[in-house]
Amino acid sequence: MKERSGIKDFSYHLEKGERLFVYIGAGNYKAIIYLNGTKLGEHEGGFTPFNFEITNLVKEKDNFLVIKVDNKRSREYVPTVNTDWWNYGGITRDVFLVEVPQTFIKDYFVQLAKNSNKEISGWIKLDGERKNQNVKIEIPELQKGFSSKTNDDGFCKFSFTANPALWSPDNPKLYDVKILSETDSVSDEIGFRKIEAKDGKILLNGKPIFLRGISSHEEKPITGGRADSEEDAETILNWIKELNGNFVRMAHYPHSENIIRLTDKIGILMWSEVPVYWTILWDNNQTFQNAKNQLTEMITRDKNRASVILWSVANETPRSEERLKFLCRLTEQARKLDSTRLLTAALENHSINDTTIVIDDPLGKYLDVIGLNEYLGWYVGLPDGIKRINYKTNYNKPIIISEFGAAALQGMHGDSLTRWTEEYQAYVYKEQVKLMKRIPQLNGMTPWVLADFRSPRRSLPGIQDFWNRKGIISDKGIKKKAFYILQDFYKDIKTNGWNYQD
Ligand code: GCB
Repeated sequence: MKERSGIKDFSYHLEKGERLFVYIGAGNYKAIIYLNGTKLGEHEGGFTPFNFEITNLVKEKDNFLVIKVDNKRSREYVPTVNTDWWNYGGITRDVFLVEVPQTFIKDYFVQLAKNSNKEISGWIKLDGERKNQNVKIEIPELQKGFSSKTNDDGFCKFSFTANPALWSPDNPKLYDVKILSETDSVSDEIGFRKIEAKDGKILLNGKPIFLRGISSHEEKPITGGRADSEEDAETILNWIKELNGNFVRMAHYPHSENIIRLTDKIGILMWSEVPVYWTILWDNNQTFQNAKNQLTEMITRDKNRASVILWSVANETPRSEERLKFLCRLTEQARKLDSTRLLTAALENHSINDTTIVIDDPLGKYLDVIGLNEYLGWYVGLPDGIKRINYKTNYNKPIIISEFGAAALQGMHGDSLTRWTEEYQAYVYKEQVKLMKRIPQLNGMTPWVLADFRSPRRSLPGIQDFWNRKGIISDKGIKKKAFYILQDFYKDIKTNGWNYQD
């Protein structure tokens, strides 16, 4: 069963000894689920999956499933009341019934061990009555595998040497991986790659890589609504390929699994983030537990995707002691769940005078890669002023400019100092790409943003009409002038590499 509506009658024949779960891809924001009048549970957070067991409640006929999703905003939620995006409510991703054996393979982690390009390691977790089982992992194409036994908690770790062809945007090789227990088996397609941050550089499979990226919201191109289907994923990722990109920042919340799986398949690296956005209640423990849970669910879902190289814990969060404590605790949780990926956050710009920006946010200490949002030439000064800007940092860590941009209404033309025109936006891009070369330890960029997106904050009549117009592609799918500037810049880097000077 694959459903979207909140109320569903269904019949189901459950084989004796099997178990049944209802799996909800995402419900924004607070969901309460009932089957046949019995409450199964609740879930908070709009962008990650959750499930409930219904083995003992399901009947052959006339089952009545109710998924109530409340999208009211509240100050203590994550995100909080204020977002610069249309926060579509309700059931926004597919709902499935999932049938599994009594004892089943609940989860697995299969990736290259940290800093290795040969050692495949991870763990398998069983759920059910028969916790102690013989388990196996097999990668037939590599003729490699590993056998072990799960412990009393149904858990076992594994590690074995193989020689996989390494996954990269140029060679997005995925292997069929089988995980077998005595009572269950699952298969997945998994890529193997090494990602490191060393001496101010991001290394993919041991070599420096410049991340030619763009930020993207999960909004359906052209028609609007949540972009959750395979076709939507194709449209978005094809635009990025056309841009000569190799990287996407999925802002500002975990995007649908369809797009993550496609980035794996076609070779686009990605940054995934939790909606710890602007200001949330840093000193509220419930808010923290909620953010931690959303981070855990994001990592749980996507930890086997080679394309995911960065987990981001926050976007543009003003500095304070409480915020630092909150975000440090989130980084600890991310590292506990996944030691193989790099951690980042999109930080705020900090100018010390008209021409110097310093990267000195204390959160930087806890991150592997520093993301930085800056709006020089749009919120700060005119495009011309970008020429005079220089960056400084004491962190010897890779930097990604996670946002810059300017708004333009597609089809509106004028001189390059008339705001909202394509020419103004293009001017900002021209100056910004020159600035990129002056940023120390710059390893990539994800300008804001791939396509215009709906926002309740953007009301300027005739121009915004509740759209954030910083897309380099319009809401109708038409490319603006800035698209071609970025496309040329990325083509140059793709051909000549990043370490060149003007
Ligand atoms: C930002 C935010 C992003 C906004 C953007 C804007 O800094 O991170 O969510 O949409 O600026 O357009 O102002």
